[in-house]
Amino acid sequence: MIHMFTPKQIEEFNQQGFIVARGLANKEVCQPMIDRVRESLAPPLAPLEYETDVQYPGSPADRLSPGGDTPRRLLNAYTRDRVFRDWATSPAVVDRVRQLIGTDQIELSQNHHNCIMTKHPGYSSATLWHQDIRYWLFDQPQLVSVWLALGEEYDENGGMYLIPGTHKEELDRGFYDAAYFLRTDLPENQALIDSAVSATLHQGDVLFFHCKTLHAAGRNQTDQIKFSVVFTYHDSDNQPIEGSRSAAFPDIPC
Ligand SMILES: O=C(O)CCC(=O)C(=O)O
Repeated sequence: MIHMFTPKQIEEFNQQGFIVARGLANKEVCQPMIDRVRESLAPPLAPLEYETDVQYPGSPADRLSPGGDTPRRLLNAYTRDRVFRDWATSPAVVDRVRQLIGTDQIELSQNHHNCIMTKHPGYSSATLWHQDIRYWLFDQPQLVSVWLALGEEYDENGGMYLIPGTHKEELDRGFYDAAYFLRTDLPENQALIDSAVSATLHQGDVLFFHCKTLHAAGRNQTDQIKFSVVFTYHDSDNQPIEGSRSAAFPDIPC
């Protein structure tokens, strides 16, 4: 079976900077990943990032504060377990990424995303408006991330919001703060922020988004953890800059 987006869907991605493919992963694919994630949380299996590490709005102040041991991301998903590897290299994913990037030769980055987002109730933080490319260093800012929802994702549990078309915008540096988050205090940014859309996802839905698309997500205000598996891909002709964090671990040809 060939796994393809239609020309209309590719056009939508090119216009919006993202597209949702519904139900790409069925229950038989999602459940083993959920099982591995739960095993990796109790007890926590390194490498992982804690909410305190990012110090985003809502993060506990330090590891000794209440909620200070809340994991935010299980890292190195590709090498963590075969179930994640199989998903990341499955035709359902890589055939579509090839279409969106417009090449037959793609590589998975082990240095960016390559994780399971574990947004916990109680102590999760909010992620402000940003482009993923802000700290990534590649020949060209042309990468696609693939976000698989292992459960429901919506506003209240910290689901993603995206601003359509922002992968094509070049905003002046002053529109962002020191950490490259879009400034929400600037009236000039308001119309952009008001045009954001929510990516409501169900289990097995996959959000494909461009590394320049502005996106944000709130805290998880429900009583259930939210799990999402995220990998990032680039054209083999578009390489990370030698010596940068983007080149730390070898990329995986898919
Ligand atoms: O789930 C979130 O808080 C958003 C994560 C995100 O935007 C990212 O890792 O680039």
